[in-house]
Amino acid sequence: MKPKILIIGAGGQIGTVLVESLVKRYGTGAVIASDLKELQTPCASIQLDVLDANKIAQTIEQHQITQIYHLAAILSAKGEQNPIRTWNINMEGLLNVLEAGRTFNLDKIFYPSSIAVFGKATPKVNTPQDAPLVPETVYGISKEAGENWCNYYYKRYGLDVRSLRYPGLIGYQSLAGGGTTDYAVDIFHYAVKNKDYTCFLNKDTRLPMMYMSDAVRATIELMETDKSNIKIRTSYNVSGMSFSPEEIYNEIKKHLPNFNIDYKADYREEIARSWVESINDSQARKDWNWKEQYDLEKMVADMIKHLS
Ligand code: NAD
Ligand code: AKB
Repeated sequence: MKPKILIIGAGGQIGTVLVESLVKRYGTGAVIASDLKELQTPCASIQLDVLDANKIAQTIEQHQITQIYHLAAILSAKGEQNPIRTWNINMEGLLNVLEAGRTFNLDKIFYPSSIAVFGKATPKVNTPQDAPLVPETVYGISKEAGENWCNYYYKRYGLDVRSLRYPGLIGYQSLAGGGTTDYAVDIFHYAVKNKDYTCFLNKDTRLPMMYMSDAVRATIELMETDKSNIKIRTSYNVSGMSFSPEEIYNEIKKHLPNFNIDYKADYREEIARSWVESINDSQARKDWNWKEQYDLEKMVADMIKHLS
């Protein structure tokens, strides 16, 4: 049966690209994009607050929704400015979606987790799927709890919730907002305008990252794989690449030799230091054949081509 998809939080960095991809794949009529803000999308769109459980229910009934991609959240850096509000939006939002999924017997739900679930107790290099999670931001705490709620709804109610622990995402189509990995998007917008960039992380702070086209493909591949392939019901590690600000700067400089960077670390450096450097995603590769297509070199070339 053809899916009817509701995307919640569709106006953000990932949603902007995911909407286009889902519309291309399933057709304009198969996708409803929603966000707090008004959207301009190639499919129907509505304003929807994920904290409004009644409106989620109405929307599911009215549009005969069979799947939800729940993207709405407050990210790591912005989350620290108001921890309780962040917890409420991230957790109540997810619980509203899971309850709607259970009540309306939806086919599938997608929940994005994050490398923010890791903490200083986690092995930093080639971090395994079942690594200890002791997150230090409210965002990370909410994502870790979220993963466990997804697992609970699967085990208790059989709700088919699928999830990825995205690394920092980089794309030319949209700007990043409120995250610790945002520098890796911002840097390109300065570089192509011949402006110097001041980075808010130290030059050697290495983090796991992924190109947006890989992230969207991973999401759709996970959602389309046969249910029997999914062995992880908390959230899958997925890996794309791993680099430091200095390494991405050096790669950009190969294309734009006059580009300059300096470093002024702020509170986001501490957040980044509590995360890991690289991810072991062998479980995702084994279960549903995940493989990234972009490394640092290929990603930088593609970003500059599109933004120039
Ligand atoms: P974003 O901040 O760019 O977009 C989030 C969207 O949610 C925004 O358009 C915002 O208006 C909307 N929103 C906020 N509160 C809402 C509410 N109460 N009701 C409805 N909509 C609301 O975030 P993103 O980068 O697109 O991330 C999407 C999801 O992926 C998030 O759950 C995030 O935690 C996760 N994720 C993102 C990254 C990344 O690097 N971008 C990495 C790991 C995980
Ligand atoms: C953030 O930096 O908060 C996000 C994430 C890795 O979850 N990009």
